[in-house]
Amino acid sequence: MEEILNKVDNVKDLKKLNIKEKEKLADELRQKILKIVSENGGHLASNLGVVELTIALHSVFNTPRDSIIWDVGHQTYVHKILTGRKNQMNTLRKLNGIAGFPKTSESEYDCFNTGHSSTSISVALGMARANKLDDRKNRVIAVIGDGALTGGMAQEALNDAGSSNADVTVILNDNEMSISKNVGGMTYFLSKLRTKRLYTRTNVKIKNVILKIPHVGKHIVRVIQKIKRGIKQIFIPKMYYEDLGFTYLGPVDGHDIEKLESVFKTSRFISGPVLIHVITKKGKGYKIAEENPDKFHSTPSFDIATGKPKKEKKMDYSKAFGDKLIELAKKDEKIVAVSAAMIDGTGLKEFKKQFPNRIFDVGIAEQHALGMAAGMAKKGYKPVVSIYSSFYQRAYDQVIHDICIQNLPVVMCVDRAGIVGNDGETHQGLFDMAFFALVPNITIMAPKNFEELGKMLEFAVNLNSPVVIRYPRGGEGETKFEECEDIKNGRAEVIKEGKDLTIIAIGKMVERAVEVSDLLKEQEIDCEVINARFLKPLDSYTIERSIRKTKNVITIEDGILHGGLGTSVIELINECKIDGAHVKCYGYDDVFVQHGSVDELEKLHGLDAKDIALSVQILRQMKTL
Ligand SMILES: Cc1ncc(C[n+]2csc(CCOP(=O)(O)OP(=O)(O)O)c2C)c(N)n1
Repeated sequence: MEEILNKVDNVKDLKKLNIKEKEKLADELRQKILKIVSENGGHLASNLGVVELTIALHSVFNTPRDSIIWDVGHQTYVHKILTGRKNQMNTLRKLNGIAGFPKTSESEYDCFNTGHSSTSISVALGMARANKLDDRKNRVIAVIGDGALTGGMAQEALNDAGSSNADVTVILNDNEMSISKNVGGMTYFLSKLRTKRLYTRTNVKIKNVILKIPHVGKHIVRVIQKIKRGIKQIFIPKMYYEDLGFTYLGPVDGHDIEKLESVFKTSRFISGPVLIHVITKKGKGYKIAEENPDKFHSTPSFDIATGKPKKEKKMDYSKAFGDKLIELAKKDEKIVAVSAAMIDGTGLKEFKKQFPNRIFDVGIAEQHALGMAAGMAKKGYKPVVSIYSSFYQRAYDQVIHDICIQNLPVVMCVDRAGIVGNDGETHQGLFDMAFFALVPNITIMAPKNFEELGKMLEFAVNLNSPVVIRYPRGGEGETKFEECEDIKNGRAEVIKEGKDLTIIAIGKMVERAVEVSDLLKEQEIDCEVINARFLKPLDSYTIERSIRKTKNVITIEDGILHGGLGTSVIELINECKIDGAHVKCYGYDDVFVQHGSVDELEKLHGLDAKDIALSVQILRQMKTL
């Protein structure tokens, strides 16, 4: 029964409800989210945790004129339901459906796109400064989790915002969890703050005094701030946020709509930067998620009664990586693992169990992860860092400045490389090959299956210089090739010989190349299939030989075309002066790829085997291949 939700299509309807109705609405929203995520998959626990917070925000603030920036943006399902998208939520994360993250193209209430962690305070501060310059009185609110707050960008923004006079409100959604239990010194500090209940009560009392005063002018607020600072000095001798320059309100129970609304109302009268500390429970209202918030942070579709995934989880690349690393670490005590808040997602959970002293979870801090790994490498260790492709984007300078210029032996494993699917454009791993390939001193590999990943990892930890190994999400492209030759530096693998067309592919696309070759065989086009294995150094010997023979080459890669495999092959053809060679490159052409299933997206971009084969036939008829 969605008795209240049926009456609420937008924030106007929400604002008409009384507290009792809003509490009932919160229950109904939880049921709705549970149902949608159990069917479509998505970020469950974080959304269940912010139901009351979202209701209170839209009740008090004048959205969309007041702007809410959701950090990471994975917790915006309630926000989407309350801002006019209730009836499309069944399309959540599906191709052309509602995105799993805020999208300005979707609604004016999504005032900024997010997806990567720790950006919200910077953006909010920028908007607040622009408001001030334009003399607009609207509030700008950044909602950031305690996990995202550990990110360097958030800390840089706090430092700047605190010393500014901008009307920016930071809502710290503190559930003591990142994806897993939050880590680092900041978490100890927050846990100390959480215990200052007395201070909260005093705050609420102060607020009550304010609200009873008929005309709340700035001068009164200033007096109140002074009183509050006085109280702070009595009860909390040193308060980090206040010292930074924020007015700190809280901690407040994030599941009590009435309390949240009253703190938010108070905050509107305070000029300058405000930080409201809200305590929530991840997974709130669905017992299985409350007890396993990490499992239900992001989940595939599941059965609500048992919490079990609808599809049995198969072996995947992350696990293949984790298993092999354990095997290697047993033989080599210099191997250590580094993760940026993603131990589980990157397959390192078992490694952590077996080698608790040789794994370092640095929090959501990719730049720091690579800088720290560089330091360990300098002191003789062999750090193996595993980060998702799109999150490496954060740490490009560390790759160049801290690792590659000094030629340090850091192994950079790039998980979720290529199309990841439903999380959409911020999460697609399309850029890693192109940006790593530009950097001197680096070796770049991508395996065609789990076994090859293992061999590449073994090769990498013994190379004694910077190495990248990229592999896709799940088990996609995991081929049934029976044999896997050992890795030789810079050597490709010829999978099948042929005379009409060379197909060069890398990583999961090697399987695609074989499928294309099989389809073209039916058209009597005899293909030579090469598994590049190395993007850098590219095997110029094998590739040149093949192209001189066939005079025609196509490349297939799971990444952006500019700067990737295709570009490298074209450069090679130029350098080797292979006259008359025809080339066609298949990959993602200068585009951000939206959300949808991997298969759908590949088809959309002309990358499934049938489309490639058809395209080759057409090009051959046109005599351009
Ligand atoms: C730069 C970056 N690194 C890693 C991630 C993956 N990630 C998504 S949500 C999340 C945890 C966020 O924790 P918190 O901010 O506390 O939000 P909660 O889910 O607990 O509400 C992580 C690590 C990301 N989105 N961006």
